[in-house]
Amino acid sequence: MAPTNEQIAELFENMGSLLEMKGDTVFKIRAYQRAARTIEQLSSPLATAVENGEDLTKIPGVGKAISEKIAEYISTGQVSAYERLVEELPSGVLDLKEIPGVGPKMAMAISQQLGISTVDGVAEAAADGRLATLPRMGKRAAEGILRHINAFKEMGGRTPIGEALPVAEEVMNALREQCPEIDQLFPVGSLRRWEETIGDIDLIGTSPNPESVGDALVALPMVKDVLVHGPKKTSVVVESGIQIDLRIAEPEAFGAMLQYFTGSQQHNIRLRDFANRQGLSLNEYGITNTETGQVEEFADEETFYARLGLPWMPPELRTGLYEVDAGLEGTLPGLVVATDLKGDLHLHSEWSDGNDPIELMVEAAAAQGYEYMALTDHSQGLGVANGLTVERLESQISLLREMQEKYDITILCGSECDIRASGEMDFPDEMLAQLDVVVASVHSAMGQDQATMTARMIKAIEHPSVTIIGHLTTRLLGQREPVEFDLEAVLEAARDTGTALEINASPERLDLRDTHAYRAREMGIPLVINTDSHHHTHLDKRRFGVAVARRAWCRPEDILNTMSREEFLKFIRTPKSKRLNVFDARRNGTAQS
Ligand code: DGT
Ligand code: CA
Ligand code: CA
Ligand code: ZN
Repeated sequence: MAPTNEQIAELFENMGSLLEMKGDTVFKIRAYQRAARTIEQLSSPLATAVENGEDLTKIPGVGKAISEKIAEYISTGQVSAYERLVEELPSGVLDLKEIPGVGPKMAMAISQQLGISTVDGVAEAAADGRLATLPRMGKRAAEGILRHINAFKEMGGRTPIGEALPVAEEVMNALREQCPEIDQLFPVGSLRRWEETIGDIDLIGTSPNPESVGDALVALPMVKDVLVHGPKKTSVVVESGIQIDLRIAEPEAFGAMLQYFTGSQQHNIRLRDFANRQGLSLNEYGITNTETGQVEEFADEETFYARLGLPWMPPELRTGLYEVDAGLEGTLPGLVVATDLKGDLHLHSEWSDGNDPIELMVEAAAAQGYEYMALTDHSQGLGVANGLTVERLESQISLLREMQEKYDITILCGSECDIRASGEMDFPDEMLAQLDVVVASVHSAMGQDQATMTARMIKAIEHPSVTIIGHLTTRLLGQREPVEFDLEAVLEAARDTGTALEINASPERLDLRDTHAYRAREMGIPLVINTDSHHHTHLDKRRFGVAVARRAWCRPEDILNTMSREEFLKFIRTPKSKRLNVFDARRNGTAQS
């Protein structure tokens, strides 16, 4: 079979890493990485394009050399230049590079100097001190790597929601195509609650022909294993290794089943206790009167909750902690939704490590219906991300001012400015003062001890030009542990200075995470949902950030970028020390209306 775009992208990604291990030029390495990212996002298969004799060099980032390699891969199943590189380098070195905190060069050093070729071998060497002896490694970095390996293991086979949701959507679309008579079809379980990782995907639906839906599921091309295939429940494993449980319900009882399998288990337990006190018992088929044994069915969730004397509760809140009490008191929040967002304040272009020209990013933001956006390419300190120097940033600003004339959406000039290890900003103050929006983020020296890291973050928060702190903890789900810092002290500093905190919607980050965002909201800190897009299609990932905000009980007025253009411009034009007043005025005003 011809290689998929995903496989081609992976080959080029690896090619970039192998060249980096060999110490090739940054230019060449970046060319492969950029091609990989573009190819990943293409909407039609390259194999078809090659078959039709299309000119691949028309694809941005694909030059003559890369287009020849794509053609070679598609016609022969391999790329000889890649095979040669793999042969030249020690075995296992590509696996080592997958360990977070281990770049291609470090993977080479581990392999050559310690003779290690497996991830477990690295964990061992980190634990017994050998890893720390490598040049440019040291004790703290080695400890960090051990923690990253543990972070991966702790995921224990769970899938990040960013991977699970597209799989669920693909399967649901395929099922609807195969069985047009399907009526309702929804994800339930952790996916419907938007947990950050998913154990398995649960789907439930209704259909006049229930058995045909299970039959269609086991026959889908992406299914590689069938675990259960019965009249009520079908379980399969798809290619990516995720399990999918599908249940088909009776339409009259759909509400009860939807509620039961949405969980969480803790929410259901809390609800069951509550029901028991009313002489009722709950299961997936309905609500039973414990005295008479009579079962009531519910076609939708609203009537189910209403029967218990409760309002309907958004799945994101169903943790079993506070939502049932809040429901009883009538204090469940009206949660923010994606269409409340009026702007995205963290977007990259090809000027730094983004994939697309500025115009494409602006148009993508306008297409989301936004009133404003901030372009925030990286600062110079981030060499690998092609960060902007003062000169390049200045020319970008003039370009943006010119471009503005062509667009209705307000283009704000910004930067994702590195917070240096010392807590200093990576641009001079005069430069930062010229920008509309400064997102300040940690990208280096992530192994600092708690006191140092806390002081570093607070120093950035206190900077008069820093608008937002980006991805506060720098964690990568299942790949990199969060940095160590004093959360409460940092949140207090943010509140005291009127500095906003980002909910980074990129599904590998989700940072702030839900519990941190919950605390930040309680403290009245302005929260911003940003996508940190490096490609124009990434703006759609806002839904993952909105889910974090909803799990944090955020209403629209808790989120800074639900402000209209006028309100937001007023916010950023107010000196930081008074900004919280602007935010609060709107927050309290909206709450009363
Ligand atoms: P996961 O799959 O680990 O990400 O988490 P869930 O919540 O999707 O859990 P899963 O797939 O085992 O079950 C889906 C839902 O079904 C769960 O959230 C609540 C409900 N459920 C399953 N088993 C039980 C049970 O033994 N007791 C109760 N009360 N609810 C259950
Ligand atoms: Ca599940
Ligand atoms: Ca399940
Ligand atoms: Zn960043």
